[in-house]
Amino acid sequence: MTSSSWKTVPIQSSEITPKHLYLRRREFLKLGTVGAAAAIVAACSGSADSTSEVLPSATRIPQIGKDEYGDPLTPYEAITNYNNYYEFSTNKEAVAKLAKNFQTRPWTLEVGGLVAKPRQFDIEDILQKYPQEERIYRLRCVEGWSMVIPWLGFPLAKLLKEVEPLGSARYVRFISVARPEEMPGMRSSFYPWPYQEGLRLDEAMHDLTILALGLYGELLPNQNGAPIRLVVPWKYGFKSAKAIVKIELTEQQPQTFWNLIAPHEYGFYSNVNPQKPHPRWSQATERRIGESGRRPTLMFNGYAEQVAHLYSGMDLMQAY
Ligand SMILES: Nc1nc2c(c(=O)[nH]1)N[C@H]1C(S)=C(S)[C@@H](COP(=O)(O)O)O[C@H]1N2
Ligand SMILES: [Mo]
Repeated sequence: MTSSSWKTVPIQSSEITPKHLYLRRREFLKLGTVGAAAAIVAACSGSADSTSEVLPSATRIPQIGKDEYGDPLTPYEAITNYNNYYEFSTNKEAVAKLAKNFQTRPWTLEVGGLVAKPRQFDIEDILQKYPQEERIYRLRCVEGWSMVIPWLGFPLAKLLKEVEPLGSARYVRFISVARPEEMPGMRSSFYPWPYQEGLRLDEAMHDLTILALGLYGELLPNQNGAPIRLVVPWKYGFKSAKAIVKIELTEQQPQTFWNLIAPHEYGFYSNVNPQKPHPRWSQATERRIGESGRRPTLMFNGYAEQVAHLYSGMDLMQAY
């Protein structure tokens, strides 16, 4: 399937980005690039703190890449100024500013539960130890918009293998940081903080599933989930928990943030399935940020070839 017939239009500033960001974008482009596409980025070291710090030997890649359907990357400004991150705000355009001073160092990621070798990973060690590779993935939000994002990350499976999951482990639970003093959205006691998500172990071990530490050749901006977030491209965006502090292997299927809030709207699997409407709206089409009109949503967000086998024999209208 190709999408070359889809018309792309410049992003409307009224829709997504204030004008000063366009100016910054021009500066960004002036910095130039060293090379493009599929940069394999060496591990980073040192006091990586600033969100604008470039990963050593990473390429600041302008939006010239494309995904495997030939679709262009979503501009950096849109990816970093139109965010879902309820700990900061439910207003997508307010998150970037509110997250500006969020502290991402020091940071420890605890991996435990049903594993032989539970461990606390320091974020700097993760950056050192796991080479970052670029993965251009589509992110499809359940709200009906999508983006094409050049992540920098590494397969979650590498980290999980290191802690040696026990035979009894069947699921993986991801817990985001909860720091109300830095996260104004957490004043809302309506939400079941901390944000948490879950995967079946085989989904978590799939090569498409990554822990991302960067995008567009840089460390992750705070609003996109710094310092480390999950990215599961064949599921709705909400599966991809941000600012993870704990990964726990379990025997029982974990609770998830959205399932706790609205169990009849958000199932555990959350695979992108255009045939299964959300109770309040269709999921058949999506609006690619930067385009006018809507395009059909693809089964498993376009990754069916790689992941459909994980669900053979399951009724995906029931297990949504
Ligand atoms: N901790 C946390 N992670 C989260 C969310 C959130 O509110 N809190 N929102 C999710 C949703 S609904 C989406 S669509 C994606 C958005 O990621 P982005 O802002 O990097 O595009 O993050 C997901 N991860
Ligand atoms: Mo979302």
